[in-house]
Amino acid sequence: MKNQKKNKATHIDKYLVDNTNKVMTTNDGVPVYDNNNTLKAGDRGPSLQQDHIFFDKLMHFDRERIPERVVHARGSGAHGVFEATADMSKYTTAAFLKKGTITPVFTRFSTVAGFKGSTDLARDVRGFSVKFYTEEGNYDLVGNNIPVFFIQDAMNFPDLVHAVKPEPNNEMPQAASAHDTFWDFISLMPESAHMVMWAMSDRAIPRSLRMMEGFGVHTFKFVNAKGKGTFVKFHWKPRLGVHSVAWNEAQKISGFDADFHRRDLWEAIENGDFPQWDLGVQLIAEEDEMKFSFDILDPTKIIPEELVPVQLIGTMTLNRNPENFFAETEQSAFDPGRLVPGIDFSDDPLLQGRIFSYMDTQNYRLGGPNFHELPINRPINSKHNNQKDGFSRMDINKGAVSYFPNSKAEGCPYHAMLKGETGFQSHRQPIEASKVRARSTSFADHFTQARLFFNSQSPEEQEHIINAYSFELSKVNDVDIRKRELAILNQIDKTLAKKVGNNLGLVPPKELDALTIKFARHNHPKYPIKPQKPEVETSAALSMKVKAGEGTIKSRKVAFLVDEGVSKVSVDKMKKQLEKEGAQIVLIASHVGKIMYKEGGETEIQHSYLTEASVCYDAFYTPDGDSVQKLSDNSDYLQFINEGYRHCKALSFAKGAEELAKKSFIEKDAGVIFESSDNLVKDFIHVMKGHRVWEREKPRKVPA
Ligand code: HDD
Repeated sequence: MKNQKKNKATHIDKYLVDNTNKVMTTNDGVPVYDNNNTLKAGDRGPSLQQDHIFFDKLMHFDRERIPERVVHARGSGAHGVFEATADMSKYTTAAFLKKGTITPVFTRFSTVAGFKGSTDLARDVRGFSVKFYTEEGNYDLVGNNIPVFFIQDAMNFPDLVHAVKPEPNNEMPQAASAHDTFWDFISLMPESAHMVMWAMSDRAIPRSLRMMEGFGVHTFKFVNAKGKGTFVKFHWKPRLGVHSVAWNEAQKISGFDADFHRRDLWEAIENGDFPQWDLGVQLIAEEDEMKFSFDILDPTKIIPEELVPVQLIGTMTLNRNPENFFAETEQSAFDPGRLVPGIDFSDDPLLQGRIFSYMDTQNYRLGGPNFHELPINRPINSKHNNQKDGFSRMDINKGAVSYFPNSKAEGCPYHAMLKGETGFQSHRQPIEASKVRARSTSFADHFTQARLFFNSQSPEEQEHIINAYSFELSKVNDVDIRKRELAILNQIDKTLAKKVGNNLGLVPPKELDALTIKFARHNHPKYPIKPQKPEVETSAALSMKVKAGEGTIKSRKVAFLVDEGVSKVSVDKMKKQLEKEGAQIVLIASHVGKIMYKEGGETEIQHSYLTEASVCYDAFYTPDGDSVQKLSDNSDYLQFINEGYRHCKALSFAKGAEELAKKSFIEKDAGVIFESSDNLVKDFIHVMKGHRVWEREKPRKVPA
């Protein structure tokens, strides 16, 4: 099934260039005789201006960089397929959503604030963009791993981004929201309260790009063959579950492997562990638009799954890494304004603003209006229109006619409607309104859903949120900003505000700050308003907590901590079972190269305690053997297991290795498996399936 879905040939393959057994040429195809020496007047003389070979090479090199994306600069992409699995014809005419249709996709995940070379593990929102190359043209679903947004109106977007990006005077900090300008803005924009709560949760530090949800965020519209609209929210549900790392771990991973997420995605696909997500929709009849306590056009609100369940309508499988990062991932151009027949915008004011921004930014970033001719952006169906010329035009359009209407080309390319064919038609939505710069009062409740999110978290998740706010606000130098944000937290949850306040040495103000109210009144003159009673107080889908035994260990990385003389029997017994469940085993020893087994024979070691860190692994096993003695004097080994313990990971010890646990800070608990007292393999797998033993965090005794 897995391999069956691997799309070996895609529409971009015809552009691949293979240099094997080829002579080097200039860009004009002239064979290069010597690529080492410039043309000189004598072997010690000056270079000559006629060295066209050198100029050809340097001219290209000097222009190799293009502007990075103003946001979402750091990203990783992969090709795949989307298979529609449900009959949606009642709601939409979109051809790629017809049951059984398989559509090629390119997906790009990203962080938002950091530059192109920044760390993957920043506390940040993750972008989740999918380009569907459908038979009816490209459809881009440009979402995030968080279902709401910081602001309600696109007019504020540049301000938000200026506030979170490094401060303009000293360009610090990189890929971090923990600084004055971000919290200054946020504390004056109470509409951000819900999204900030998500950003301070562990959702903002995913374990893997393969283990995060995706959301279209806005409400969109499906349109059926009769022209009837249905509101729709899109969800991506990962088959591997939704998991995070701990904040302390995230900070360390940034040092050990800044490419952690990129590497994880790449390796999983290379290993054939193709990540999969189910596409889900929440459908809301047009008649029900106003039936909730919140406005479905407000992008700072979710529709709790208890009110409108998520129906699964398809599956995306990522099964092929790009051949070339620049050509594919960097040049991919996403745009939420790229729709196909059967899908339309809603009036969400944030979405409406996005429709302009993406096209505009691609024009700039990719050097002109022909970026859709780049292989990664080309639709799989051919394009026909009268747009022509521009920088780097690749298509060679035939004929003298590039206008419509025409008689000389028999009216071609013709409008779909002229021949009774379907094309993109906007939903015929009646509108009667005056032109105003204003915001609906139905957008004015900023705290109810922030509270819903906080209340839906497990105690450990709540503690992480408290720590995250405390971390970020401690890095803010201006005490007035800290107080303003505390006042916002106090509107959401008193305990949350009090605990963050304690960490800042401040008592949370009871009322919102006067400045916050002043700015909020620009949008809602009577702010703060009395919110409507919410339909639900908690929502199970908002917590990431899984119980031991519930999840999967597929593609999880387990470190076997070994050394010279390790027992092969002890290694193999565990390895066999873990591999059967799909886990990846990595042997780590005090040196790379070969080590001897206790029973004789050798094994190859790729990673040593010098090159690896516990934070890059999900679980640890220490087998029996003569290695145990060696490890007992190895402080790097002890650091591995202490830190793994601190980060609430599963640790298992073969019988002869149990004494090593006693030399560390580890205390026996459900996540520490001893061969003498537990069912070694079974219990280890059971704990790993729960992702982490978060309960272990309290009280924290491990100083790793
Ligand atoms: Fe945006 C990139 C997601 C609001 C303007 N955005 C970008 C990307 C993602 C999102 C995933 C990266 C695309 C890629 O992988 O290349 N953006 C969102 C979501 C939003 C959102 C989920 C709110 C719900 N964005 C938003 C607004 C504006 C923009 C309101 C401007 C009015 N976004 C951009 C941009 C970017 C972009 C400046 C930068 C690079 C690019 O478009 O291609 O146009």
